[in-house]
Amino acid sequence: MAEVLEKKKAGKSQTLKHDKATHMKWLEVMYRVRRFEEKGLFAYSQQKIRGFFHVYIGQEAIAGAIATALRPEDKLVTGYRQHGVALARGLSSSSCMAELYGKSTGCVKGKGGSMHFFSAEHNYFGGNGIVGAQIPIGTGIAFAEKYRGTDNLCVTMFGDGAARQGALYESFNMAMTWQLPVLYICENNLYAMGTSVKRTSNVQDLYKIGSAFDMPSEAVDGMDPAAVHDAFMRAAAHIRSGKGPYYLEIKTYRYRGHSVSDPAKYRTKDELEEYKEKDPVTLIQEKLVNENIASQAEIDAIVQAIDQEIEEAMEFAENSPYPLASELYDDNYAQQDYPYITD
Ligand SMILES: Cc1ncc(C[n+]2csc(CCOP(=O)(O)OP(=O)(O)O)c2C)c(N)n1
Ligand SMILES: [Mg+2]
Repeated sequence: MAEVLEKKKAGKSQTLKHDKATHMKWLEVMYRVRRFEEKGLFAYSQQKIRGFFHVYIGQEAIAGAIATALRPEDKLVTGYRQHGVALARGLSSSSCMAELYGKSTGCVKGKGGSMHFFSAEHNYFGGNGIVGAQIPIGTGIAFAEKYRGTDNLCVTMFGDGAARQGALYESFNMAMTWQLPVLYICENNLYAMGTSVKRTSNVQDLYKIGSAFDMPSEAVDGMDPAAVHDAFMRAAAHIRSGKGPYYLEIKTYRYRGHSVSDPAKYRTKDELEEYKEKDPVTLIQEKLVNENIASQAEIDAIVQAIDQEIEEAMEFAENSPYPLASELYDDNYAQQDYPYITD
């Protein structure tokens, strides 16, 4: 919860909108995501991780706000650029890293990989590789919450490219008609695989899509965890009070290519540098010190603890076994008498 804290600085009374614990959580989660992704990329370059691999570097402010603004009981579903979202939901670094390595100790026993994390315990529904497929899935999960009479949200996240899928329009209509408790989040990082929003959409402020359905919709600065947190809180209050869906277009940026195999030639270096100036992982550290919220020593302690945590996650992943061939069909949706399953 946002809290108002009176703080004395240079003899003047300064009002901090969010308390110290909230700021420290933003630092912790955003730095964890950054470090996890950097180390994952390194392991990928060594071919220890293979296959599709889309990192969240640049978009960490959204992960920070997920960690501070949602309740553990809330449901969340997203697309394939999901490592940072899963970590924000509380999946452990080691179970996520092991999943990237395809090891049996991973969050889905090494059978999902980069795009398909899942954790019922954390109300985390993944991790979906089909662009936009999570939009009707999240709408259905929200329907289930309403049916059960809870006041939980289903946060349903998708990219700017996914926003062009027809399923979004059907889902928005259904969600408004039935007043479902769903928080739609478009992470607009300006590009789909390599195609800019400018080239694919006449309307570039994607929050405006909501107005066709009379859905409350806003654009949010996705480089600032406080702005994202506040928007989540506003949206969550609206939804929990039974007023139906809410839609946030979070304007963000990914520093890396779409996936590891993308040299990102469709954008300029200047554009990239402009966003790096607003880097949330750097700015939160400067803010903590400049506004006397935390000391450099406190920041260093968090950074060092997370460096260690990720080192341990790498070791855990490396030392874990691969799944057994005999377990290939376990936990999959398959008929036991399917003719190709043999013991
Ligand atoms: C239905 C479908 N169409 C096409 C693809 C290929 N594809 C994978 S990622 C992607 C771009 C999606 O971009 P966006 O939604 O903006 O997400 P971002 O990568 O920026 O997070 C496409 C077209 C797919 N996986 N699924
Ligand atoms: Mg995109």
